Amino acid sequence: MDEFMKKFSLEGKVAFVTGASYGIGFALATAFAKAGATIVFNDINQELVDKGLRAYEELGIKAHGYVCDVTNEQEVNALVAELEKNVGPVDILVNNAGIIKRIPMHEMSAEQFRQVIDVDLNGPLIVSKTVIPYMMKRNRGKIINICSMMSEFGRETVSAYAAAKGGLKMLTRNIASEYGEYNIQCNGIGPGYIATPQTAPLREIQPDGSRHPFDQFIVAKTPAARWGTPEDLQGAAVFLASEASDFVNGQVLYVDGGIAAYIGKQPKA
Ligand code: NAP
Ligand code: GCO
Repeated sequence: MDEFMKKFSLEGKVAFVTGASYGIGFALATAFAKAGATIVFNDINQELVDKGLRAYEELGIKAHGYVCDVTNEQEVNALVAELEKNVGPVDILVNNAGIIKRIPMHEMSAEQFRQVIDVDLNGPLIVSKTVIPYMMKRNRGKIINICSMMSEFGRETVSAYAAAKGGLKMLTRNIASEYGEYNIQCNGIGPGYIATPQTAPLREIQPDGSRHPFDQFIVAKTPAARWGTPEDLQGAAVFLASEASDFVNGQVLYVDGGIAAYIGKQPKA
């Protein structure tokens, strides 16, 4: 590999991706492995972790999988200490684990709102604040927060998710501001609409065989005229995890097929 391309290599690095048994996290971890990193992931129960380990193994990736709830500070502290002692220094952290509850705000309970904020915003805080002291000692680290179009836009029924993802964008900027001097870069990836289990309800075929109205809407709203795939996010993630992005800090890279740039076109007459 020539000197220039080594900047994009993750050889010898340890990458910890939260909630990566499947979906976007799995795709990002797979890309990191292909770029040379050792993969660590967690999920919320052993069944999911085992499912993830099998899926990685089918791709020839020997991942390290752990049961850990990102909202549980004790579990996160114990996991990171275990990784640092027995797997290796956590060079790259991707805060990917997340949930969504699609409920009209006035019908959503405060507890339901809190549950989304807890996983999607407090979770990244907890994992980041646990990993950062180790990164500070080494004077290097990469943190990537998986933000969203809802870091910039609202829509009906996703108030808690938008509040969390908007907050995650600002948490990204604040970590970049507070820890940049330790050679820690913290950036976000803002995926567009990606075909994963999380968005499956928005793509369900209707009883009459037609496409879900939201599916039709979002494809029309996307200049690329399609849903994204988790693999569409892999290049951006490897870039932000590698030395090639050492002077990029506090940014959110939108990988959205152009949605954020597009006002939309007039309906066909
Ligand atoms: P997904 O298919 O629902 O996967 C999310 C993963 O996070 C699941 O494995 C889930 O486990 C895990 N998780 C949930 N709560 C957790 C907790 N407390 N601790 C540890 N793991 C937990 O979602 P996805 O579509 O891959 O999305 C991944 C990330 O990208 C999320 O942050 C999401 O908000 C964001 N995102 C998604 C899209 C999209 O269009 N799909 C676009 C923009 C951003 P369970 O199976 O037990 O829930
Ligand atoms: C929704 C979707 C979106 C995507 C993603 C878009 O209900 O609007 O779930 O929020 O998950 O966050 O970037």
